[in-house]
Amino acid sequence: MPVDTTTSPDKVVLSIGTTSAEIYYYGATVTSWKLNGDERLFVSKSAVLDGTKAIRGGIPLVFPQFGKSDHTPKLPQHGFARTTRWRWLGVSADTASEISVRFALGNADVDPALLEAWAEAQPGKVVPAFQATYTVALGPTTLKSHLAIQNTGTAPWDFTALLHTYLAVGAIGDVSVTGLQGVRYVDKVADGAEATETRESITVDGEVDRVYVDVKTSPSTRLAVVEKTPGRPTVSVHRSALPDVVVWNPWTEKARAMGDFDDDEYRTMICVEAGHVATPYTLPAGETWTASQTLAV
Ligand code: TA6
Repeated sequence: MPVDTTTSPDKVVLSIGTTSAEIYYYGATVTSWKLNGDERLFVSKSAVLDGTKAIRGGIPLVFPQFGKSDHTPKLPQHGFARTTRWRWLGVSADTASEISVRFALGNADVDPALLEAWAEAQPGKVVPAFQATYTVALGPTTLKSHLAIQNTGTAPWDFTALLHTYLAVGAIGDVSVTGLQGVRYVDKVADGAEATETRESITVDGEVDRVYVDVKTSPSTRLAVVEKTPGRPTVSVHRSALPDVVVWNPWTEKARAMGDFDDDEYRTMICVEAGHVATPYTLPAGETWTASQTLAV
């Protein structure tokens, strides 16, 4: 199987035969995952790819903060990782069946004003010292995203992190998400009301924006996006150290409100986002937090 890695000024493309992945250095954002030529990730036709705003689609990296917080009013929603250019570290593994590449981000790569904004919520408002390494591994039927975040300072600091995965679907009406039955969730569409998921298969017929907290999985209850549309294989989401899962579809009104998202694109995407977001993670000085998701067909 021909295995290839191609770099250009904005992105790197990995390929194993007709399976490929594309990652922009901006945000280390995966923007394509094709399985035998079929695109499995959603990127809006109106996505901005020039580095002036977060890419609307693919797998944006959310760090050091999920969402917005009153404690860090100057930190943009979802933090700065997805809107900062990561350093290209090159190919870390290249076999006949898998290619993995790595990217890095540290304090020196980030706008100091954003680091200060993050520090607002830290003890003594000390700017956290960090070094992040992001590895993307493409296999014949898998795409793995692995984050390693080290506290390179002398004091602990808090963060939340998430892989904001946009999956392409044939038709949202034919889609269901499994693996969340019995899980407590925070419903952001219902002003943060909490409830417990009763459905084995979650379908979408309106705006959905839910944080499912501490999602346990087992062989019989895997987290997956299932489509009735013929020829659309199920995408399973395997997680390590990412206990929480956000399910999001903007539906009509929020779709119209986004300038980098076409009005009807809510019909062909769903976000299933693995993260550590329900509570902040406190990373002690010198320690490294590692987490990963593997999308598998
Ligand atoms: O992950 C879901 C969410 O937090 C939604 O509330 C919505 O805001 C979405 O992220 C997109 O956020 P963005 O900042 O990329 O427009």
